Amino acid sequence: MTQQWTIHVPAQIQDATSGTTYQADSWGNLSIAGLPEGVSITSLPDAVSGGTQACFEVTGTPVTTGEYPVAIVGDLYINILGSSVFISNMSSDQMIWVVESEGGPVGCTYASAQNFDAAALSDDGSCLFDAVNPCPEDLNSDGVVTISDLLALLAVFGEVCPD
Ligand SMILES: [Ca+2]
Repeated sequence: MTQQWTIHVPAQIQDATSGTTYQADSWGNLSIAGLPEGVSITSLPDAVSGGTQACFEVTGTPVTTGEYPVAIVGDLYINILGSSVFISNMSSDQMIWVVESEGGPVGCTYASAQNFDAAALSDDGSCLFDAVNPCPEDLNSDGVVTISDLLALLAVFGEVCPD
């Protein structure tokens, strides 16, 4: 799976108890916790300024099904008279549900392909093969040219090849 997540920090932040509105400076020292095993993030920004947003990718193949509460944690700074002032730790919670896909993970299932995916259970047509075959006579790719390869050839003898 690959998902794009967006962190949006509003320009104004309202204090829940006093109702006072502050100008958000940034949400920094960001880290993420609670990702399922096998899933990681790419390019989580160090900080997101108030009134802006940043994107990052959550990617990988989760190992175990279940519900995963994921927390993005960081330090919230507000702007008071032009100075950046630390207010508190702030956490944003997301949920990742890992469910078993019908037919299992898809990918390239041909062992001789360059991008063979051992975890894939059904082929999605993405296989890439090395164009230069050092042994084109080895039709079943077992490393030797034998009677099996000849039988494989005879089995399709006379068929018209697709373009
Ligand atoms: Ca062979």
